[in-house]
Amino acid sequence: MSLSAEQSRHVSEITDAIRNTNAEHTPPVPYGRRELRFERPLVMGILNVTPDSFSDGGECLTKEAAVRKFQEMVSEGADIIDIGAESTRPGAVPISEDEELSRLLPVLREVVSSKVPVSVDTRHASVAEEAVRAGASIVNDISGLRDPEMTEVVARSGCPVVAMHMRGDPQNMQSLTVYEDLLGDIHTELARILQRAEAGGIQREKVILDPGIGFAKTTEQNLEIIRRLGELRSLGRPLLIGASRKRFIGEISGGGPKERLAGSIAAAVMAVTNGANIVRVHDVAPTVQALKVAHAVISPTARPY
Ligand code: HH2
Repeated sequence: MSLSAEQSRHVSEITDAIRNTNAEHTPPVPYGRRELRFERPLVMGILNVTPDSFSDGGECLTKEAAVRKFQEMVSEGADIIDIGAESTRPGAVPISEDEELSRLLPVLREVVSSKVPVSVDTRHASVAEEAVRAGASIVNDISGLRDPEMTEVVARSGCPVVAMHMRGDPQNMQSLTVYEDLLGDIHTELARILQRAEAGGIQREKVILDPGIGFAKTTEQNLEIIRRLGELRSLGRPLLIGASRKRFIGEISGGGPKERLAGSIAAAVMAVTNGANIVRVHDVAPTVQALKVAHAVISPTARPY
């Protein structure tokens, strides 16, 4: 049976769409002499060395507590550990870069020789620079390379960068939630970030993109991003989703941040099903287990991990 030209076009559109949503075919991201590979979804464990993070603030204020938490997440199967020293929850008060560094560096120096790569969650170029000098492998910038100095630091370092979509800053972002077409606007803005990164000397293959769950987004918008995540695959870059314990989960299901584990896992599984390559989570062990099962369902021929 031969297909008409129109039928052939449909088939090729569908094939492209399947290829684009298939996160397993995302090329690896090199860091140092190693690489992040995406044959399966990766889990980024969160280590907040802050007094005021929305769900775990104050839990890792001493170096000992932070290192213990780091090692626990490694033994639970984290693929990357993201250390943040400034809370960016809605309404958070910014801190000085010196304060951020004084929280971050002592912990970072203790853990950088781990087999698991460390990313540093900062929007400040000077903090990223010091962290990379101390051995961090990845920069996670929630402000999406807004600061040209950050682009310079990342380009010079040769590190991969997670560039996240947000509008405004943590103090005013929740008043900036009007979009013409949510996924279209985020796609356009992430494409611009990618262009800016390349123009500033960051290799395209080093950029991981994140639509920024909860950053200038309402509950409905967070859900729509997860539902339509596949539309961002055409950006051609690995996608990271950070939904863990966030407010929208509480708004849907009730409960404070510590009571959002099942909801967080549901969000992680849906994100991976729809094309996420990395999920950023507080609860590593249960997420790893859930994703092993989700991955086995999505990719029956893949090797178990
Ligand atoms: N979310 C938070 C912080 N950093 N980075 C990326 N790439 N994506 C995210 O969604 C993201 C992020 C907020 O979560 P958390 O670190 O737990 O809270 P706080 O900012 O209060 O420390």
